[in-house]
Parts: sequence; C-alpha cells; structure tokens
Amino acid sequence: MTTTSSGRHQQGGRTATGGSCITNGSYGNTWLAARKQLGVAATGELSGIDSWEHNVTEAAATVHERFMRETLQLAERGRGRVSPRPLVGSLVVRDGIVVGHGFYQEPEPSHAEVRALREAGAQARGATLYVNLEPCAHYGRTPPCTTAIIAAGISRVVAGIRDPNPQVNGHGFTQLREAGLEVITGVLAVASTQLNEVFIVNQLERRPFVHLKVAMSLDGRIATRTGASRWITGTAARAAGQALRHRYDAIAVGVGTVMADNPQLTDRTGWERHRPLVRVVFDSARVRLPPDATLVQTARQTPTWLITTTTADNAEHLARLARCGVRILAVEADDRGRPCLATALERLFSEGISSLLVEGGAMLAGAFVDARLIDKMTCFIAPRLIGGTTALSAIGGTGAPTLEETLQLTGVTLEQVGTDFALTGYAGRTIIEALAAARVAEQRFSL
Ligand code: AOF
Ligand code: ZN
Repeated sequence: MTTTSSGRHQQGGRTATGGSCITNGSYGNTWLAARKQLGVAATGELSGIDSWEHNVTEAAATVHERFMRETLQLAERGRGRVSPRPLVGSLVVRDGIVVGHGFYQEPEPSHAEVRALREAGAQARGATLYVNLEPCAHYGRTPPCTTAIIAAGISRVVAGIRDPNPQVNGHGFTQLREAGLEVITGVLAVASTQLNEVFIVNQLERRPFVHLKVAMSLDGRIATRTGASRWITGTAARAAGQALRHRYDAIAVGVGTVMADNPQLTDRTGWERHRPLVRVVFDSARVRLPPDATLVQTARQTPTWLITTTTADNAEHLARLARCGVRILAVEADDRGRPCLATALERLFSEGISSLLVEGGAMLAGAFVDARLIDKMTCFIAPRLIGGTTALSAIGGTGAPTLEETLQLTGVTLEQVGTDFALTGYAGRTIIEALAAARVAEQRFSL
C-alpha cells in the first residue's frame, strides 16, 4: 500500500457573519470563505477535503471502512455530551485486532485519539490509528493529538475528514506526514461529514446549525381550518421528534405557537445530556409572550430565552418575564419589526448555542425559509388529508415568487416511522458543499 504525495492543501480564512440584516439569501462572503476552508476551489470545482491521493488495495479499503464504521459508532456515543465540540471516535488496531478505543465526551477534556492511545499503551507502536476527524495540531485545553500519535509510535493514521477548525485544517495531516507516518484520508468521508454536520457549519459560518422540523398532513397542513392540530402525526413520529430534540442545544418556536399550544418543549428521551436544552421563543417588538405560559413558569428549571428586538418598548412586561427567570436577548429588528434572524443566530452562537431545532409555527418556519438560514429539514408526513383553503400550511412567510427561487432540498431520504413518513434533506449551502467534497474524497480513497 502506498501513499503518493501529489496533494496540495488549501487554507481558508474565516469571516464572521455579516452585520446587516438581509431577510433573503443571506450567505454572501461567509459562504465563500467556508467553501475555501473545505477545500472547494473558488471556480466551483471540488478539490476534495484532503487532496492527497491514495493507492489502497481493495482488500485494504474494505478493512479500513470496517474499522472506520466502528470508529463512527464509538464517536456517536458522545452524542448529547460534546457540544460545542465535535463527535470523535478513535481506534488503535494492531494486526487486525483493536487494542485501544476512545471517544470524546465531556467533562473530561482528553480527545478521542489520546483516550485510545492510553488504552493501547505499548501496543500502539507500529499500529494503525483510526479517527473520523483529522487529529488536532494545536494547543487547546490539551496538547496536540499529533504529538501524542507520533510519540506513541503509530505508523499509519486512517481518517475520515479534514478538521474545519482553522487551527487544525490540514496542519494535523501535514504534521503526521512530515513525521513519516502514512496518512490515509477520505474513508467514509460522507458519514464522517454527516456525523459532524453541526460542528462543520459552526466552524465555517460561526453560527448555530439550523434544523427545521415540521409535522404535517399529506397536503402540507399543520392544523385544520378550526385550528385543531393535536395530533396530526402518530406516536412513533412524535417519539422520533423527541429523539431529534435530544441532539440539539436549543429548540426555537415563535410566540404564536406558545400562545396557541402552550408547549413544554422539553427533551423527554431520558437520555443523558451535558447541558440543558434551551427553549428559545422568537417574539416581536410587541412582546406577546404570556407570563403564565408553561415555558415562562418553568424557566427556572429549564432555560427559556426570549428573542425580541432592541426597539421593544414594553419594559414592564419584559421585567416581569425576567423575574420569572426568562433570559431576554434583544437583537436588531428587520424591515418588518421582527428580530433579524441572522443577528439572532449570531447572538445565540455567542451564548454557546451550537445547534437549533426550529419547531414552528408556520410564521417562524417561513421566516427561516425566506432568510435561507436552514441547514437541514425533517418533515414528518401523516398520510391524511386535511384540506380547506384556510387551513394553516406548514411554511408561512413571504415565499418564493418563482419556481427557480424555491428552496430545494438535496440528499433527501424517506423513512417510514410508524404510520407516518419522515423526509429529511439538506438545504444549507455550506453543508451541501461539504457533503459534495466528502463524496469526492471518498471516491478518491476507493479508486
Ligand atoms: C475534541 N475532541 O476528540 C478531538 C477534537 O477545546 P479543545 O482544546 O479540546 O480543542 C477542541 C478542538 O480539537 C476541536 O474544535 C477540534 O478541532 C479538535 N479535535 N476535539 O473536543 C476530540 N479530536
Ligand atoms: Zn486532538
């Protein structure tokens, strides 16, 4: 097995999300910078995540994929316990036998690779280390993993994808290669990208990953003409919705949904998470969030944050909500007097929110669609027809004027969930580009 050195590494700068509030198509420069960082050439041609070429035999490729699958499963065990950091798993394999394994999870700061090396001990010498994300090359809370890997005597590193963190971003692979290790990349790159979709968007766009969740009838309605909405989908789909909540740092709803449904918006999976799920209510300058709402009344047990505008002049009402434990975040208003979504996301990110599940209602979903600020969407579809021209449809807002301007999902999957169906796809350009680059990297590996 040989590794040729015909590759080239691209470095990309990072720009903060722009300040001005654009309600339509707000990617601009941040997205371009993100493309560069992923190794996507400015011309639009994909150059892959790590552009070294590998010449791996078919039998070796199968072995690498098998261990990488195991590595990804290990990384998955950190789910709910890594934010704002990535999900990382690592295996040390010697003569086809796993001699060390590790996955990252808080509160212990050691990275997955170091945990795996620790278990392997002296058996790491001459062994292969598998890891889904490029080993770090920087001093953070811990020393660089590259140093530990080299010192342990590992002879080959098999990795999924390049780390989008600008402090690492190719330096890890370079350091290992310069130390004489064989480095093979792009193994299960697509699955590695999906596993860390949140982390990738965080690093490249400096904002939370946004996932829109909708539960609707086959004709796209979220309520009947009289407003009845409980429940359109069945118990299995609602349980899947709970599982989705567990993966996110925060849930967002519009104030209209709070007033109509008085929801709890809690993570009731019972699975461990290292930070409480934050409930975020998007309100307008009018501040309509009722103090007797369940979200307000339970704000001391489960965080409830209110996003309003800096133009809100209802100080007494805000003070009353704050006394109940609601955290008030005021951001600039858009041209319609509602919180500017791009600014709100920037603010949430700076407050430690890495991922946001937007749960409705139609107005908030529509505002996110109009602003093109959705990375992923899951639509639970019940095979029933509600009908009626006045029955609320899932996505409100301004909407697209032409079919060319509609929001197209890619990488769509359809799954049956009980008596309903879950359609999931990607809508954000950064994650779509990352997946495309991963596909190229994966092909390069398996050629
Ligand atoms: C992790 N766990 O297993 C790996 C990471 O905040 P620090 O100092 O722990 O550094 C975090 C960065 O290290 C992270 O953003 C990613 O780039 C890299 N790798 N991080 O938390 C791990 N391998
Ligand atoms: Zn590390």
